[in-house]
Order: sequence, then structure tokens, then C-alpha cells
Amino acid sequence: MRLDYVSIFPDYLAPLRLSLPGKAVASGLLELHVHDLRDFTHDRHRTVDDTPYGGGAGMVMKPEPLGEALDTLEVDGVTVVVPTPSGRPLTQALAADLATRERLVFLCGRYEGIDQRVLDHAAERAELVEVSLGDYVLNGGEVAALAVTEAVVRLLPGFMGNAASLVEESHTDGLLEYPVYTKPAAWRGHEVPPVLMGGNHGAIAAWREEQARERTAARRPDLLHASALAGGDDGWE
Ligand code: 6GU
Repeated sequence: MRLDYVSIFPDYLAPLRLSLPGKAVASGLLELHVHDLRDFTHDRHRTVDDTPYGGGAGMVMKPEPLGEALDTLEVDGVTVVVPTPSGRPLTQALAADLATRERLVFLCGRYEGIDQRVLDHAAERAELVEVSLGDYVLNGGEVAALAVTEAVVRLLPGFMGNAASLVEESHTDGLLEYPVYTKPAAWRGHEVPPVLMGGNHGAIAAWREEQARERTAARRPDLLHASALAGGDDGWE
């Protein structure tokens, strides 16, 4: 898989070279390219934003540098991911879908947003996916692009050492993860639940399932309703 990032803060994306995606690059599974949006400007001040038509607070990312970035990166037919609080929610299902693509191009916006015509244009020549991390506002798309990258890259075939840990983890079955314990058996007055040390694998599986259900009911009742009503479908496309 090849991943490109366009940002006015390319240094913000330096963590891509660490740990998880860094390993995937070393193993040849992944190619990463970070681009400075200002390299696609031609004025002395390397301007990437301007005031909004119609007035209002803040600045808007102007279309020309982003358009030139899309041209230079030859995005035709690929998947363009735009992190934005107005996007569709990032879910495990969306991450798994994105993990099937050969190439993702992330456009990281700042300021109040990207001129809508850039998105309309991108949708004409590429698959456009606007993605939100959740119902809160970040200052720009870079941290969200990192989050999407980590969620996607760990699903690439050959990436994780232990495929079973992908199957069992939170959100693949629509429930939160059950609590986990390791040695010692007693620590600061807290004991490991005895069922986990009894060697009865049926009882352990039943206990974990019950814990996952209780935890999901207490913390994320919406997930129980969603999987009951729609088989885990988030309703997008
Ligand atoms: Cl994807 N981007 C920005 N800028 N803010 C967000 C977000 C994304 N998701 C939640 N808040």
C-alpha cells in the first residue's frame, strides 16, 4: 500500500516513521510520502488560505495549491481521504474497507476548512472519503490522518504477528473488549478473577462474553442497539 499526505505541517506527520507504520515500511509492506502543501504555491508568501466568501470568522484553504497537489500526486482513480469533523465516522468497518485500497492520499486541512470545490473536484477524479474521528473539533486533519493510518495499516495482511488478536479485539464483534489480567495473581489488594486461573476454557469464554456485554451496556449502550438493529452496519453506503 502507498500512502501520501498533504499538509502545511509535514513535521506533524513525523510519527509515521516510528513504531507501527515504520515497521511496515521497513518490511516493504508500505510506502509513505509526506508533502508540504506550500511546495504547491507560487507566490512569495506561499499562501495556502484566504478569507471566506460571504464573510465569517477564520480562513479557508484556497483551491489552487490543493488542486496542484492532486495533479502532482496523480490521484485519478485512487482513494482521497479528507479528515474533517463533517465526515463519516471512522469505524473498524471503514478502516477494514480502506485497508483493501492500493493507495490512499490524505488531504489535511487547517483553518475553517477546505474550499468545497476541491472536494467536488476530487470526487470527480478519485474516490473521496471524508472521515471524522468523532464529535469534537481538532485544529487540523493531521492527528486524524495519523489515527486513520494506524487503524488501517495494522489490518494489512502480513502486518500483525498474531492474526487471532485482530479477530478477538474490541469492535470486530461489535462489543467492547473484556478486561485482561497477567501475573501476579494478587496485586495491591486486587485479585485476578478466579475463573481465569481455573483452566476451564468454556467457563473462561462465557465469563469474557458476559464481561464484554456488561461493559458495553454500561459504557456504550448505543453499540448494543446498533448491532441488534442493523447487524453492526453504521448506515453509510
Ligand atoms: Cl477527522 N478533523 C478535524 N479537524 N477535527 C476532527 C476530526 C477530524 N474528527 C473529529 N474532530
